[in-house]
Amino acid sequence: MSALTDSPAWKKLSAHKKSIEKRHMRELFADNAQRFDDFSLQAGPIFLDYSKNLMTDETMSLLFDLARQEKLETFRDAMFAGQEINFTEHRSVLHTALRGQSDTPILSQGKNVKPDIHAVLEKMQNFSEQVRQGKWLGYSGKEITDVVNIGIGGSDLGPKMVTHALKPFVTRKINMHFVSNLDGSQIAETLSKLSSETTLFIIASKTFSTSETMFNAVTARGWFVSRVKNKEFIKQHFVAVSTNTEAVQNFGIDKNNIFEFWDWVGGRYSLWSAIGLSIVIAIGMEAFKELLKGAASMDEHFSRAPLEENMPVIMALMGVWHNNFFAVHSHAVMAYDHYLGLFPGYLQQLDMESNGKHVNRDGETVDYCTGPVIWGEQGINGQHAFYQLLHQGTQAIPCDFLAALDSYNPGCGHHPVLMSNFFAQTEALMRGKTEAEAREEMTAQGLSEDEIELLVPHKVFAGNRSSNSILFKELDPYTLGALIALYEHKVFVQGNIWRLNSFDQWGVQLGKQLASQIQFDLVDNEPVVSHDSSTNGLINYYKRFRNIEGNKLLSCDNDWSSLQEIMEQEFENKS
Ligand code: G6Q
Repeated sequence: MSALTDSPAWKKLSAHKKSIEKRHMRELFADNAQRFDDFSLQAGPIFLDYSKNLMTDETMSLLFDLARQEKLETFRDAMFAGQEINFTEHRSVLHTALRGQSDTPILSQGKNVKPDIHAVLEKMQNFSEQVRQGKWLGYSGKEITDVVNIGIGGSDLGPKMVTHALKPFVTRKINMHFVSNLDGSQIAETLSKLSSETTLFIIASKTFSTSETMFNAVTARGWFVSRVKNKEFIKQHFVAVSTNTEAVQNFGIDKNNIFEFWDWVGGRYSLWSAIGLSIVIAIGMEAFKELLKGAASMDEHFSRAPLEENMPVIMALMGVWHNNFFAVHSHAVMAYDHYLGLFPGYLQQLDMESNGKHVNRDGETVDYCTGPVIWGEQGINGQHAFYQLLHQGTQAIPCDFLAALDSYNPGCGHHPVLMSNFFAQTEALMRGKTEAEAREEMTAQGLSEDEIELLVPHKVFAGNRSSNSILFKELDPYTLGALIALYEHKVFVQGNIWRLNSFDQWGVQLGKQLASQIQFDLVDNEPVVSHDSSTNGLINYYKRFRNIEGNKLLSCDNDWSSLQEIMEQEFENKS
């Protein structure tokens, strides 16, 4: 037993689970007419109803005891204060400082981070205004019409999700593109639509060494230089967002075109930093500041509200309850909002990269489940695809349902019908349908006794399936900022309960390491024998049947400058 599972708060919850698992939420609602009022709250623009979770007052009180036992408030305050809580990388975790509205100094390694934040924001504002107003001109004097953000992971998912979510606020004068995939098809498809005269590339990479991003950056540069035949013009068409200013300049980007950020901004928490440059170009600085303010309002709520009235804390504890005491290790996020289409994918990284870990802060292997599998979709599409499993499958997967009260495109009655589905699904998951109800329904439909006997087991819904409903007036920048920060803090709280460092990501290294070795195996067509038989077999199958011509660049071994020259030559030959 670990110290956590052996702790008083954990043991009390385990005992309590045995009594509550026999209850049905139908009864809990019947017993307490105030259940909705008791278990719902507003935090800034976000409303949360968590009453449709299998829990009682006692459950909540035991969960808050667990949070206190795990010194949640102390860890939270340490994060906001800039302490090096990401201790495996010796870094502060200060994405909250990027959106903080006060000028009170916040120190990371003894240095106040605020002046640098303001300076970069100002630089982003000046640059984005020039681009948006058509004053930043391409080499031939034309306005920028297309912006391509080249980045991956945290340098892609956040800006892409936000730009999509805030589409109604995005300038129609500039087309935004996001390229992350190392499959050359994505950049090829993107470039095929663009003109070198009017395209601006943002190379977004904290380290400026991520191979996916560098390959795509080099490809873009090769494409550009082969067309314009003058490397001087790179200045007007390439900017970079990075902490590694030296590597950016070696790549050939002008030092004035570098937007800096810092080690204390984690990749998956970086959309609030200069990594958000593509967002600022899309929606303008005023709207970006609203996004920051919305997030700051949730930071304020998280840092000040008592745990019992603290939305991220409550959502996190509900997740812990299902994951650790009901052994459901999956969590679904269903957006009833077209513009939140990329939100579940964004949350996958935020949550699974932060809390998908099997050792605690003391380096001990844990004996409890940590981060669940996060997945999701547009809810209305899911209803016609996988909701069968949510309603009648063998796992009771908890879900978050998200919707706006008002749509930017209400259509001809689309929105109320969409919302009727939103409300119906959580009701159906909670209530289910009893055998008696199913029989009664089929009798009323005039079905024969035999037909009823055949169908009744298939028509029963156990119900008692937990969900959170999250509502907001409309998906504007302020609201989106608050919503993202809500989930960031939820992830923080869960990581704290599970005694994890939620801010490193060593688990992504091994695959990267092996891939960089395997690159050498792929340079020629000699069979390899150095791996296990499966990996050898797959590599050798690839080498035997591939077209070697298309793979020759691998021999460059990440030497970006020679790769750039080869790329330029490649494009030259093709054109
Ligand atoms: C996020 C991770 C990871 C990172 C990418 C891109 O928290 O650190 O997703 O954002 O690997 O890294 P670069 O920005 O350094 O290219």
